[in-house]
Amino acid sequence: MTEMSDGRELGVGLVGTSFMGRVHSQAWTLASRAFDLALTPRVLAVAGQDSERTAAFAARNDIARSSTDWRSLLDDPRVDVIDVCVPGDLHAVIAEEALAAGKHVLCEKPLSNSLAEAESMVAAAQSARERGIQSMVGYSYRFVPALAHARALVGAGRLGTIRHIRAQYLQDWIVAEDFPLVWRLDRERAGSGALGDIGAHIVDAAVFVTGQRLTGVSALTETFVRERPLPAATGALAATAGSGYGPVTVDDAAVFIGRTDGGALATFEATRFAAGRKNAMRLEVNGSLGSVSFDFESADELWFHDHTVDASEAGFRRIHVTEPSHPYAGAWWPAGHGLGYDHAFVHEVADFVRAIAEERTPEPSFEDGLYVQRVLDAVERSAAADAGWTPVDADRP
Ligand code: SOE
Repeated sequence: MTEMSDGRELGVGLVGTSFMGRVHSQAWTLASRAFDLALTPRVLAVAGQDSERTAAFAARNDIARSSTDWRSLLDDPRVDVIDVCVPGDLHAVIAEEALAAGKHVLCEKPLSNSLAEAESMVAAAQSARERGIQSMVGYSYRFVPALAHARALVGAGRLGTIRHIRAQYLQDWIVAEDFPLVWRLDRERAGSGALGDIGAHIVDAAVFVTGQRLTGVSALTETFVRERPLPAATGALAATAGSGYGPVTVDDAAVFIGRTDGGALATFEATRFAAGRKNAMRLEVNGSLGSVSFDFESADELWFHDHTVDASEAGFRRIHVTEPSHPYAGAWWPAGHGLGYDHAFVHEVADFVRAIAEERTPEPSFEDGLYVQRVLDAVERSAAADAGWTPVDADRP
């Protein structure tokens, strides 16, 4: 955070005006207020499905231009970055066309709806990189200070040899059987259900914190509610029912175990049916010298047990990850004042802007996104074989 802005603007074209479009729009605005960046990002244009709603979004977010045609953003020479905040069925086409047009791309997670698309997106990203064009996938939890601090503790050897990775992502927004059939419940649009929507986050967080990748998995998935009312209107994880019913074509929950390339055993659980759990994105890592434990529902806290301390005094202690010395935290408020869900996105786009300015590959890269897709693919193949052991095959197309 030492670079100072030389006043150069980085034009952003935002595609999507729903939950992620809103969070990203705010993140682009706040990034250069919180951090000293060599380039100042500014959202210049937004594309959405409905012209009135997109124009209203533009007005509320102080964005000069709105359109219902995302390709028009690619034609705009002032737009340097395309930010893809739409359902997964559009990720590959928008990202690849944008990279070909010479735009840097930030793409929401999961990278794609299929492994084949992810492979193709990585090929496009690699060829764009040779032309100085960068790309990043939006695994936002990497940018939560407590998780970044957990990674630093693991990296510093404080946990020793990693034995267990225990990850859960628990939500409850579709527990009600009459909750409508929103796009996240449609395989054509979302690729998969809880698995790709939130399971993808914990797969990424596990490799981010421990540096270890899954080599094989055994999985079960289930769709508890197989028909739902068609939606009339939708909001961020909310919707009202219209008339008629349609089939749910994705998993409602996914559980899987795995082995890592570092010799650890891992368990993962992703569900949107955990009544009472709103956004319980949890990760615990146990090593030979200690453990860390995190729950996004208390996002500023990282619990750390140092097993080298005498047993009479050892035990999990709470690190309040709000000190200026903690990752990203120093850009914000005095220690103890805390951050929210949206701040991680500010950190994410700030890191992306830095990578663009410094002409280096940002993390998480499209290759990092491809690794997650390989795991999701293996999980689905294993679940189809009712928990059959399935290698996470690096060579599969
Ligand atoms: C819905 O389950 C959702 O908005 C995810 O799509 C996001 O990636 C996650 O951060 C919060 O929950």
